[in-house]
Amino acid sequence: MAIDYSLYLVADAGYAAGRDLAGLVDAAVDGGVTIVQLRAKSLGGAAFAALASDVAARLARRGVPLLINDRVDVALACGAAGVHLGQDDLPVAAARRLLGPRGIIGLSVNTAEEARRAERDGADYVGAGPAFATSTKQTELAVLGPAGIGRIKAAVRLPVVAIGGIGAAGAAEMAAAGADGVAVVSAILGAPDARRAAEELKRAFEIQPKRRER
Ligand code: TZP
Ligand code: MG
Repeated sequence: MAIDYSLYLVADAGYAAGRDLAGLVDAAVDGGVTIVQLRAKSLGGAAFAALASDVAARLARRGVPLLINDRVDVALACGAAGVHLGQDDLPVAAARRLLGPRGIIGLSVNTAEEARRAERDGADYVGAGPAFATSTKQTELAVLGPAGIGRIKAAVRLPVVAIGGIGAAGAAEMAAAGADGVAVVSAILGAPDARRAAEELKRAFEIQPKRRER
């Protein structure tokens, strides 16, 4: 089944601390989020698995795929569709052995070379970033901008999801640069109304004709 990466919510438990993350995810899906990644850098296995099972059950009812950040074990335990891995996490090939051929595996990349390697290793999509400067995640990596996202898109056949500092205006720029989707934390989880924020991002991303279709 083809996955719709167009509006990708990174549901970060740390960012949403003290708020109802599963409720925010529901509201974001109401607004048009097409895929969700659950990220919980400071939760232990028990708390992460409990949260993931709750979110997985809600998303399954709505046909929206759930990916788990870093933890293949948590993904398997909660019946998620797959995982999102970083350059220093479990290698794609190892995750593939654990998840099987149908599991979705995404890999974070910052360069065209990393994207090509992800494709060779059997990843299903790449998360390319940071697209713009962001304070949500500490990183030393170079900001890619639309030109950098375009270079990564040109290097691979895999879907490219842009991440980092993306709001509605940036979503339109990323669509124009050829991205298959935009991934956000603060633009949805930091908004006063998660549903409306998702609607706005979706409109901005979809309004922009894709560069390759012009
Ligand atoms: N990976 C690269 S940038 C980033 C992650 C998880 C943070 C994105 O958060 P925001 O708030 O959408 O900039
Ligand atoms: Mg990671």
